[in-house]
Amino acid sequence: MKSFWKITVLSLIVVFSACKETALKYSAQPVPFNQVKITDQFWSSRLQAHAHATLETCIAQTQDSTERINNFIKAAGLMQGGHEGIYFDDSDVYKAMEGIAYSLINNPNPENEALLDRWIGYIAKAQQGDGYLNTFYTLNHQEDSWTDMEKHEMYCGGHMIEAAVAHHKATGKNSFLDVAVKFADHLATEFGPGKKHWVAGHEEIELALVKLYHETGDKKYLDLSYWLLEERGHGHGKGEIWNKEHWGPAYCQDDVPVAEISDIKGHAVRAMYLFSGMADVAAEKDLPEYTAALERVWEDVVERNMYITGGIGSSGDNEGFSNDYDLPNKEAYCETCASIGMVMWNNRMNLFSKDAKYIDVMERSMYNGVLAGISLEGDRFFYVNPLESEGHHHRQQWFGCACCPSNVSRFLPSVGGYIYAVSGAKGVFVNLYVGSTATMDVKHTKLELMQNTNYPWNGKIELEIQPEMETKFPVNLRIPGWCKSFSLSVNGQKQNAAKQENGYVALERSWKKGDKVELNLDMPVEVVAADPRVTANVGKRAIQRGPLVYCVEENDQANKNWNDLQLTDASTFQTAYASGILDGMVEIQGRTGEENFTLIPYFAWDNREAGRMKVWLDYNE
Ligand code: FUB
Ligand code: ZN
Repeated sequence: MKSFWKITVLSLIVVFSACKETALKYSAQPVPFNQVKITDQFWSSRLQAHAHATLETCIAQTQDSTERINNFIKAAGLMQGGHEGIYFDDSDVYKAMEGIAYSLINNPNPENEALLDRWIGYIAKAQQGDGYLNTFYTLNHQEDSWTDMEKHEMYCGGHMIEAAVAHHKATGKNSFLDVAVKFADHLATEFGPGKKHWVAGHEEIELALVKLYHETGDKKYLDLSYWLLEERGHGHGKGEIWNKEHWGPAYCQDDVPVAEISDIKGHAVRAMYLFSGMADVAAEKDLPEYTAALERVWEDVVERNMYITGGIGSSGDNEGFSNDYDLPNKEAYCETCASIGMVMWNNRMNLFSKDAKYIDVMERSMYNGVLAGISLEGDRFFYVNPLESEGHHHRQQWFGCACCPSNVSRFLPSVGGYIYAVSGAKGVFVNLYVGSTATMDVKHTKLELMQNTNYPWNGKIELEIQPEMETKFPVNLRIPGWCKSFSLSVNGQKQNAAKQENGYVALERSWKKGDKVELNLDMPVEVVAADPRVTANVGKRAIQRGPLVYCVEENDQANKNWNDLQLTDASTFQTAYASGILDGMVEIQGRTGEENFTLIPYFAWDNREAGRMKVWLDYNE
């Protein structure tokens, strides 16, 4: 793969129900987050902030400060009045519910569980007799439903299905899943071969239907998902998107049949959800033409259209992609939801291929693009994530269009599910370095894996392997693309294991209780240059250490002229763990000539006094 950057290489399933669940058919199976307990400082504090502040914010905003829950109460006939807000506001309620449900698994909270029961009651009552569910149409003109493919009916329905599956997994209750099944059955009655054509204007339903298939075992949902994917690119699209000349079908990836996709176009979140759905269906139905399309478009996204933060979608105009290498910094759109989409899609690409290059990208988006989207306290959010600011861009409590806060809220409690995967003869894959305890089955043996690390602040990782009985299998350790040298030992014995082409080191041996692996990833400060075709970054460099992209914030440059700050070949860098700063982090102290400057991780910017920020710094050879 060609490297976009010159210097660094850029590159749920819980068993809990009486339903006939089916396993994922990817060549590697993720270890679900409910089998992974996160124990490290970095992610534990994010999860604490989520369980307290983020959920509280989402609940207050959907129920008390806006009309989102009231829309359901009105559609249920329990309150008078019309629909208020945006036509896809239902989706924020569902995403908030998904986040609450995930959080119940690791942080049981009877109050939140009761709140879900109450909301599910409204939702079930708001559902029409035929399974239709969407408060915008029910409270406006029900007869206009399923006429404008942009109007997000399937998008909202998809988020409802995801929330219902999460609720079922977390509580074992069927109340919400029944609503989801009734809705999906309604879809299957209305749409499909020989029925109404439909191109979902905002993708999401595709991956949700695959989740529902796995939760219920009913293949009809998988087939409907495939049919919906195949509807695209054949001129069936009708509605606002297709009427707007400057959008057109490419805006929602309806310009070519999905198997023919090669160039990334249009709305970024829609594209990511589409590709995730395609990957899920391709894994189930063995569709090499889908896999090939996904690999082609992945290269286009990652090599020509992705920011160093793993953010995508540079243009606010279409909330999406513009031209190759058009990656402005101040004007970068980089919606938080699009970075979450990158995590979802890249995770799936890795499960297909067991190639660590996808985890490199996933990690980049996760630690930079996604985490920047939420304040350290967990109660303020970025929708747009620029790489440079004049000091006027700040996180907010909520947004009129609130897709990002509720999306981060459902994403964070699922992070444990991205750390490990298992693949038959290929054994265990350690994809992310996150201090955790995980249980999984490998070669018919129960395995407990303990990971101890202070990543991303340093690259020392200790693993303790606890198989129920001595068993031979490979443990594949990902060597991140950013890491140029590492050392490895097993039970204190140095190993000369080499990184394989797929980005892992495979340690194959007969593992017994208490075996210990130690991996040390060298994590120096790196000065990164962009591809020269990115005109925004000509004459600039960025600083990265391990998976984290750094930035300078005006707050740290007191008494200095912001515009004088520059890097040269002679710039030096020192790192120090600063426990009192922000949430505790490794700061970088830079020095160019007599000038000192401080860099902090990009994800942590705008958590202090408002000020200017930049990732790409002037560079003088
Ligand atoms: O349209 C639903 C969501 O709102 C999209 O994913 C975001 O880009 C925002 O427009
Ligand atoms: Zn969003």
